[in-house]
Amino acid sequence: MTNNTTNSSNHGISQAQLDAHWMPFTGNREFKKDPRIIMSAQGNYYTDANGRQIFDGLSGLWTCGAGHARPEITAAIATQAATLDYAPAFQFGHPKSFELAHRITQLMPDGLNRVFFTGSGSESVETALKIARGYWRKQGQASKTRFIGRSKGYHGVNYGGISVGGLSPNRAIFGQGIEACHLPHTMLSENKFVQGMPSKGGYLAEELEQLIAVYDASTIAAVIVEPLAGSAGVIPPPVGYLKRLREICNKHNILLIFDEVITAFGRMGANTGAAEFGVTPDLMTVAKQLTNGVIPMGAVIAKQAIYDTYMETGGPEYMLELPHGYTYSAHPIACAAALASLDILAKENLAERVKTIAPYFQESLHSLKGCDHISDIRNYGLAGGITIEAFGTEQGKPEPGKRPYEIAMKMWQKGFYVRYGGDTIQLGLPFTCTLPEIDSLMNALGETINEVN
Ligand code: PXG
Ligand code: PLP
Repeated sequence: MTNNTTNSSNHGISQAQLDAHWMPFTGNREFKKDPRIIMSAQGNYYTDANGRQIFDGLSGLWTCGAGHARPEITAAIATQAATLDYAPAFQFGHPKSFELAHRITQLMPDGLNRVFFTGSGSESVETALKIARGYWRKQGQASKTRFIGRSKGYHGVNYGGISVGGLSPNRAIFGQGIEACHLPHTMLSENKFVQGMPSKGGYLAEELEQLIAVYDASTIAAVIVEPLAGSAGVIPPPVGYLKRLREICNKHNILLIFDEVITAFGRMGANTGAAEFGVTPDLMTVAKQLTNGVIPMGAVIAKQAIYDTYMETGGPEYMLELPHGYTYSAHPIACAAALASLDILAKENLAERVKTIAPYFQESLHSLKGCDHISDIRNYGLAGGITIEAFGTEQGKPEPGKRPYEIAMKMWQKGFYVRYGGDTIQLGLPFTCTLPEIDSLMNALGETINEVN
């Protein structure tokens, strides 16, 4: 694909400009030879530099479920920028952040009712980990500092997040992180091609007891998992698994954190993964869909008891209780975008819509079984993952990332944006997508997978 120049003709970006930008999670050398430049977006489609329409099969990066360029959000941002563009985040407030915090609590499972704002999913994760450690110290249990994550987990890219995360490429070159150990992931071979939640694998939660037996609960602050693992290639939780994690955390006085950066605000067919899977964590991290991706924003939602602990141990009232926050925490424009975005979610019943079309998506996705190279397919709500067998295994030189990459590039040429990561192709369809759009995406995907040898 690297010699193909169909992408590049009309973007107007000079080589010097291309060189200047060190792009995130991108093969910079390959990209800059033949850049895939997106010029605009409307509804469920991007327009590239050649004016081609491209279906957005990952809702941006799991961000834009309500579709692109929603006028309600655009208007809210413009009005807010003209009214109050920025307000100091520390020791002063503005009305929208309180309105938004309250609105978010209404979308949470009972008990999660204190909202701390951040600028991204990664910042939300760092914040949640710090709140958890600080909570135990304030409870007089300062030895509870260790975290338990999960193999294949993705919790953003900051040091706490990569420490609890379980994707080795994201950790390998960065050296010492924070104290963390890992549960096994739940992608079992006996669950291959299972639709929705697998019935086998709930027992893997018992591994938490094993880790507690090794490290002792007195050293463990929290367990952090994605209710459905997204970046690893969409791994829905086995039946009973999350509930069992909750029980074990309760039994040993360990906090449970759900990282819902992908799963909150509709993608699972409910307001949160917690609601959909029927398990309430002590802390939840969110981002992405909160503003429909339009402006960076994240949040941590805490149980009131955690907030109260900080308040009760905060010292004199003029003192701050939690020495933590970001310049852009509760940014007024982000708050305005989030309020408009959550309005759309509610008015258009988008979580309900996801639930309604998820069975069609599931059937359509699983109809790809039987295409060349596919070794597994997983799904829940409007999230889907396909595992592709490694290229070159026969020659003894497996290149697990190569086929997914080639598939994604060919799909782009055909007018479909899908995500590739590791040995998987990931789909996160817009909540607003139509059934014919699902059909044409799957037809193109099946054809493309068969083409890549
Ligand atoms: N936690 C989870 C569960 C995530 O999915 C983050 C934290 C970090 O969020 P920020 O906003 O710092 O990127 C994420 C982000 C993909 C993909 O294609 C997934 C993410 C980001 C980019 C791509 O799967 N997840
Ligand atoms: N580095 C320096 C030198 C700073 O002054 C600040 C914030 O004031 C930061 C980093 C943190 O930036 P942010 O609050 O946007 O995370």
